[in-house]
Amino acid sequence: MILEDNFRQDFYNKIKKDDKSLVLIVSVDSDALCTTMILTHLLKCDDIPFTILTVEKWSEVEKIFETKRELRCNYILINCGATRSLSRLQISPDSTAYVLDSHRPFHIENVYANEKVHLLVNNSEMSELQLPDVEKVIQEDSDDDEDNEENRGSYEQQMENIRRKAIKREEMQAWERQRQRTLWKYYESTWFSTPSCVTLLELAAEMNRVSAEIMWYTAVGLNSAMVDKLISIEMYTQICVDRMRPFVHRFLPKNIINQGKVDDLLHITFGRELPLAIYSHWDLYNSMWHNEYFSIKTKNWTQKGDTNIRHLLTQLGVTLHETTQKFESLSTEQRIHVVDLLEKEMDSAFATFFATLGYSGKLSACDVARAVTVRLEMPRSETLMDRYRAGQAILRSSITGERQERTNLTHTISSNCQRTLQVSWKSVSAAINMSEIIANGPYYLFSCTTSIDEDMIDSRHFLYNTTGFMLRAFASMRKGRTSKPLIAMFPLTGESAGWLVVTGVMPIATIYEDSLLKTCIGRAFERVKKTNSSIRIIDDSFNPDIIRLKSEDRTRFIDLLRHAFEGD
Ligand SMILES: *[C@@H]1O[C@H](CO)[C@@H](O)[C@H](O)[C@H]1NC(C)=O
Ligand SMILES: *[C@@H]1O[C@H](CO)[C@@H](O)[C@H](O)[C@H]1NC(C)=O
Ligand SMILES: *[C@@H]1O[C@H](CO)[C@@H](O)[C@H](O)[C@H]1NC(C)=O
Ligand SMILES: *[C@@H]1O[C@H](CO)[C@@H](O)[C@H](O)[C@H]1NC(C)=O
Ligand SMILES: *[C@@H]1O[C@H](CO)[C@@H](O)[C@H](O)[C@H]1NC(C)=O
Ligand SMILES: CC(=O)N[C@H]1CO[C@H](CO)[C@@H](O)[C@@H]1O
Repeated sequence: MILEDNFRQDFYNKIKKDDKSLVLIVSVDSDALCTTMILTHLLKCDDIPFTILTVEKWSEVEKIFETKRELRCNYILINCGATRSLSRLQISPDSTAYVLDSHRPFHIENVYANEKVHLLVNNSEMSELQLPDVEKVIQEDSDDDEDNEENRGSYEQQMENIRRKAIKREEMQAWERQRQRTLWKYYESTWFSTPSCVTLLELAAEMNRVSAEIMWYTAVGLNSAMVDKLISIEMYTQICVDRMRPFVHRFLPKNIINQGKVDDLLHITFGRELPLAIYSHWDLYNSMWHNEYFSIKTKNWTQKGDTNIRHLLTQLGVTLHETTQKFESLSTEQRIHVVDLLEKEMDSAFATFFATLGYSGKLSACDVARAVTVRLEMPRSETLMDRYRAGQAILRSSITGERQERTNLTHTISSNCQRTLQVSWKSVSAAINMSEIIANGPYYLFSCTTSIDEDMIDSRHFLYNTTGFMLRAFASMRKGRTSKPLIAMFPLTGESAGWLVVTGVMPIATIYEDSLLKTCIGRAFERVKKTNSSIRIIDDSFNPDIIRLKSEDRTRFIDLLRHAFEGD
C-alpha cells in the first residue's frame, strides 16, 4: 500500500515506537548511501538500534527474507523493492516493510495487494504514477460457491447453471484481457523519481533536524542521480529550486561575507558550475577531451580530432598553456576567465552545491557524487559491505577537515574517476572509429569487441554514461540517427566468461522530449525472455535495462528483440 506524506507520523514514529528489530536493506548506490547516512543520523539521535544489510541484486534481497522468516522486524528497503512484487518474499506475519525506492513504476501488488508493504510516496508524484484503478487489475475473491449445485435440481435448472457459468467465464475472460492491456500500458516504461535522499531531507526538516551535514548528503545524492543520467537536467533543476531552496540559505558562510573572516564551520553554497567532469581536480585539456559535448563538437575520434580541439581553443581565446596545466595551479583570475568562456561555449545553466570548510578548499557536490559512485561500484574484488564502507568514508571525508581523510577522496577522483572517463571515451571512440554500431531494423546495435575491465562493465554509472554518450556521438556523424534506440553488448571475462552484459538507451529524440527519461528497453528485454524461455537471461539487477545474456544465445536474442520493438 501507498503511504502518502505524513512520513513522520506514519513511518518514523511507528518504527520508533515498535519494539521490533530494525533492518535497513540498502542498495549500493550513491543516493541510497546518502539516504542511509541521513536516516541513521536520525535513528542515532533517537537511540533506535538498527542493522544495515547491503544488496546489489534481487536474489540478495530474497535471501535476506528467507533467512529472517521467524523474526519480528521492521524492514526499510532503500532504493530497492518497489518494482517487483514483495508478496513472494514471505515477510513474516509480525513484520512490516517500508520501501523508499526511486525506481518506477511500482509493482501493482505492492500498491494494492500487500498490507505488509508500505511504499513511501510524495503526494505531488501521485498523478505522474498513473496507477490503474484497483478493480481493473486486482481480482476480487468470488464468494458464490456454485460448484456443488451443478448436479442438483431439475434438468432445466442444471442447464441454467451451466449457462450462467459460461457467461461468467466469458466475463472473466474479457476482464482478464482488459487487465492485460491495462497492465501492459502501466508497465510499458521504467524511470526514476526524485532521489530518495530528498525525501529524507524533508523528513529531517519536519523534525527540525536539518544540519549542514544532512544538507550536504542530500546534495551529493541528488547530484549522483544526475551524473548517472537517471534524471534529466530539467528535473534536477526543478528539485534544486522547489525542494532544496528552503534549506540553502541556512548554511551560507555569513562570516565570510560579513567580516571577511574564515570560520571552521561547514558551509554549503549553491552556484553555477561547469558541466565538465572533475576539471578542478584535473586539467581542462583532459576534461574537455573526455567530455561528451567537446568530443562530439571536435570529433576527436577522427584523425582531425587534435587539430579541431586546438582550433576550438584558439577560437575561444584560451591558451593551450592554460588548459594543460593542473587547474588548481592557475591563478584565480585565470580560472574565472576560462570557466566563464567555457560556460558560454557550452551554453550551460548548470548549478550545483559546494561545501567549504575552513581553509580546506571548496568541493562540488557533483565531483564528490562521482567519486562516491565510482568507489561504491569498484573494485568488484572487494565485498559489497567493504565498498559501501569505503564510499561512506569518502562521503564523510568531503566534509571533515582531516587532511589524511581527504587524501582518499582526491585519490579516488584522480585515479578511479579519471580512469572511468578515459575508458568511457575510448569505448565510444573505438565504436565510432571502427564502425561497430550497426542498424538492426528498429534499433542500433553495438557489440563491443575490445576487452574492457570487468569492473566497468558491472558499473551502472559506466554503462549508462557510455551508451548515452555513444548514441549521441553516433548521431552526430550523420543526419537522421535520432529516432532509434541503441542496444549495447559487452562481453564479460574471467569467472563470468561466456556471458554478455546487455543494456540500452532510448532514441535521442525521445530523450529530448521527456523530462522523466522514461525507457522501454527493460520491457523489451522482458518480452524477449517471455517469448523464448530457453534463451538464457539473468535479470537480477534492480535496473531492468541491465541484463546478462549467454553469448551463445546472442543471435537469437538480437532477432527476438527486433520483434519486441516492432511490437509483434
Ligand atoms: C512533497 O514534495 C513537495 C514539492 O513537490 C514538497 O514541498 C513537500 O515538502 C514534499 N512532502 C513531503 C512530505 O516530503
Ligand atoms: C581511428 O582510426 C584512425 C585510422 O583509421 C586512427 O589513426 C586513429 O588512431 C583511430 N582513433 C581511435 C581513437 O581509435
Ligand atoms: C583510505 O583508504 C585506504 C584503502 O582503501 C584505507 O585503508 C584507509 O583507512 C583510508 N584512510 C582513511 C583516512 O579513511
Ligand atoms: C556521465 O554523464 C555526466 C552527465 O552527462 C557527464 O558529466 C559525465 O562526464 C559522464 N561520465 C562518464 C564516465 O561518461
Ligand atoms: C528458442 O531459442 C532456442 C535457442 O536459443 C532455439 O533453439 C529454439 O528453437 C527457440 N524456440 C522458439 C519457440 O523459438
Ligand atoms: C584520435 C585523436 O586525434 N585523438 C586526440 C583527441 O584529443 C586529444 C587531446 O587533444 C589528443 O591527445 C588525441 O590525440
